[in-house]
Amino acid sequence: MAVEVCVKAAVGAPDILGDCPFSQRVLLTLEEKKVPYKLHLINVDQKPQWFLEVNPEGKVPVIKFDDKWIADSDVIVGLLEEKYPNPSLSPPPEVSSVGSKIFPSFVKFLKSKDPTDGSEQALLDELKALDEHLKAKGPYVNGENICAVDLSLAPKLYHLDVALAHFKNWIVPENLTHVHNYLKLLFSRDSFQKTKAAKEHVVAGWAPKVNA
Ligand SMILES: N[C@@H](CCC(=O)N[C@@H](CS)C(=O)NCC(=O)O)C(=O)O
Repeated sequence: MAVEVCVKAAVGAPDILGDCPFSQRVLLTLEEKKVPYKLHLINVDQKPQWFLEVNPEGKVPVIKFDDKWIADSDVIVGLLEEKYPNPSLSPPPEVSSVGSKIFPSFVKFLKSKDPTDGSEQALLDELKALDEHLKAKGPYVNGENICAVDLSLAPKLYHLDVALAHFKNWIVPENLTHVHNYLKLLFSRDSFQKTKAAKEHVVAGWAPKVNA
């Protein structure tokens, strides 16, 4: 039986898969583990009553296990690993926090209106650290096989790529060749192509936060 999962619908297009990186992380995990699923697209600006009843906090993603709705992508990915252990996506502890500061650094830089506040350099430092890690251990964070850390990073790096190009005319420096190779590898996977938001929806999702 298919697993039921609630994810974000696109801003302004409630019938299309939206731009939530945490939702895509869960969908990537389901795809990579080949678990059949049924999608519920949630318009987060106008959440349906049934969704708020099963999930009063109102955040996506949520997934239904044994008749219970479970929130939070960290918890969901952990449960998916327990219930569907093959293929294993568990990272060894030494790589579990690789790249974990990239998303907050990206958001800070994206929202920054002060070019001297150091937010661009902070993001560059995180990307350089990832490049060095991939150079030593790549092509994925744990070597040849994709793991849960890659599936968490992939949607966040996609948002970084799309939103910084659009709002700041900024791209990942060419000399970070291992990061560029990593992005190509991640974004070309079938699982990613199938679960990604369209670029215009990523831009629409960030616009209110950038212009706040
Ligand atoms: N820590 C949560 C974060 C989930 C999250 O922030 N979801 C956002 C969309 S990307 C959301 O549901 N926003 C709607 C709201 O807060 O009302 C996770 O990893 O699942």
